[in-house]
Amino acid sequence: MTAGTGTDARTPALVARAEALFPGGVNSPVRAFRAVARTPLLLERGEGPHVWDTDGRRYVDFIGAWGPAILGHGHRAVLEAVTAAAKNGFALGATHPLEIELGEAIRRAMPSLERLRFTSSGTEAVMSALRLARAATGRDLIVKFAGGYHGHADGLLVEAGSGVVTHAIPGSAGVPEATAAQTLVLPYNDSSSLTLAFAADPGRIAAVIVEPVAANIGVVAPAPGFLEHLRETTHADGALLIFDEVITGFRLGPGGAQARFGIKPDLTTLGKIIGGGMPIGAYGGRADLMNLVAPAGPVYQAGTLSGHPLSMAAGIATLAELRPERYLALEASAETLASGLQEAAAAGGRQVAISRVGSLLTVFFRPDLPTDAAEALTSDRAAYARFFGAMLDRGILLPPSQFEAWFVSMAHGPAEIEAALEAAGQAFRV
Ligand code: HOZ
Repeated sequence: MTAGTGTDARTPALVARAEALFPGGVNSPVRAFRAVARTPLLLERGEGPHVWDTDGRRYVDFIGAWGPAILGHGHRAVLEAVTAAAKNGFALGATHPLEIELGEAIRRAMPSLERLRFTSSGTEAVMSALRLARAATGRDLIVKFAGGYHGHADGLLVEAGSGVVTHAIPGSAGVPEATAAQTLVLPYNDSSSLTLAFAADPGRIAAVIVEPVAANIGVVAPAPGFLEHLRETTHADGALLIFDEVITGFRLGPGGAQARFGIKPDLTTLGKIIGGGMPIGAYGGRADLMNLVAPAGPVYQAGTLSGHPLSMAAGIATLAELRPERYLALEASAETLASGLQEAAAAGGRQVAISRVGSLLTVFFRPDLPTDAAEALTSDRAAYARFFGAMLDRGILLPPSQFEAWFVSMAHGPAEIEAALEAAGQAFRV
């Protein structure tokens, strides 16, 4: 690790300039490090499992760009694909063959997306999927789960996870009451509340949207039968089931959570990994539904930069690397990390519960695994903040919030997992 400390440190002045420029000093709230009471890092380079800050310090990175960096940073095949695509210009304003190539690759891996549409972000994808669900069903109400984070579209900020829960923002100012009233919020993993909600409003709910593995209140696995219940109940009422796989898509395997749990949603939203680190989103699903999207149908949705060739190139190159055997190795690395963390915590006399689904992981500073947001919120955030700081000081970068997932990548080898465990052995004692 090289450290540019002392008078040549660039970070303090850059932080001051960012704070004078951007709200809270950042362009997305979770980057502000407020929940862990540390000065935010400015990162300027990433390679493989490492990132470097503006003072030249190197960290083993578990933020993973908040999900996209499943291959690690700056993967050679992705870099070459983007460089080659850039030589042909950037956005050209008409359909590019790379859009077809990436769309077909996604559909091969996730056959429930019979047709799809690219957007520029996951937020846009979700917003568009909800509009489509309302148009298709002629209904207005949407069901989401407390702590579920689906981007920052108005109606979905109600009791949301990620930065909303990290910064204890109760929904968001600026969302009209009438809009929030169209969203019913239920506890995650609570099948009986879903049954009651449909019984209370039969024929009025357009869709249930869910992160099939909740990953924005920390990682919370679906209880056995929960996703099945969502599928059966929505189907019986004529409502749609939307899986938000922006995080889980291509993370839990090529087929995402829907393949892992064997549930076929009506619509799916994607982002992050499918763009290989470039801006992207996508929504797709049943052909009869997607054919309602303009210009095939009356549901309007558009985007100047949708299907951007550099995002398409990065996505194609990324998906080509995601061979099934590599997921097995990834899962094994994540399991080594999770079980090692549990041992390190026990050795440090610290009671934590480690949640892992595939390569998504959270160390909850509470004695047992939470099943929903209310339980996750009882975690000891101050203890997480101390742990975060102690890990950072030892060269390990974790998400700066108790409620964000750690992302293990295919670039994390035994050396990086070992480094993280060695640091944790000390950090759990702080
Ligand atoms: N919300 C995403 C992670 N849960 C990260 C994107 C962001 O908010 O900056």
